[in-house]
Amino acid sequence: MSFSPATLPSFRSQAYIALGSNLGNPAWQVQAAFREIDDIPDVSLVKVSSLYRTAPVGIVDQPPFINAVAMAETTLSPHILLRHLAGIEQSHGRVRGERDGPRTLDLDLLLFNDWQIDDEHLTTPHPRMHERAFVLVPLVEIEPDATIPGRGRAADCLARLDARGVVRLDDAEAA
Ligand code: PH2
Ligand code: MG
Ligand code: MG
Repeated sequence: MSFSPATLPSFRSQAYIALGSNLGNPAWQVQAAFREIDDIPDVSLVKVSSLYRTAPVGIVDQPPFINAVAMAETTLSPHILLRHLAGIEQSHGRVRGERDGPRTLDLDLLLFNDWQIDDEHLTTPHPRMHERAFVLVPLVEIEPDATIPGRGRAADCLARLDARGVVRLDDAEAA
């Protein structure tokens, strides 16, 4: 017997997405983006981290960020998913300004399965994720055993960093 493509089960991928905002009510931007990711056709949101208030990295003279990480399952290709994420950024009024500068919403594809992709549109794992506590703290919260292909365990990468600038929002408000 032969299989036609329609009878094959769809291949579901796991995508880890970093969310960041430091303009225009950042916590609202991130919460809205969780819903909008879930609303992408053929994407379902499976896990979301807490929200974290984080000290800006790179250009330090800008407002603090709200950061989080989401895990979604999808039958989309990584490049199509990336296009949808860029559309959500644009719908939040994202203007491409200076690198590392302030933004209403930044959605970065961190990991797509264990695939190592490197082309003009997309690099996974995200090339700087292993050195950013504002990414690794929420990632390890939702996936303690996450591994970054080529870099090892996310938790081990995090242990080498100073994470004092990354504070869970509930804890920040309680303080
Ligand atoms: N994003 C950047 C540059 N610096 N710093 C923090 N704390 N959080 C971010 O999301 C962030 C940053 C560029 O994407
Ligand atoms: Mg980014
Ligand atoms: Mg980005």
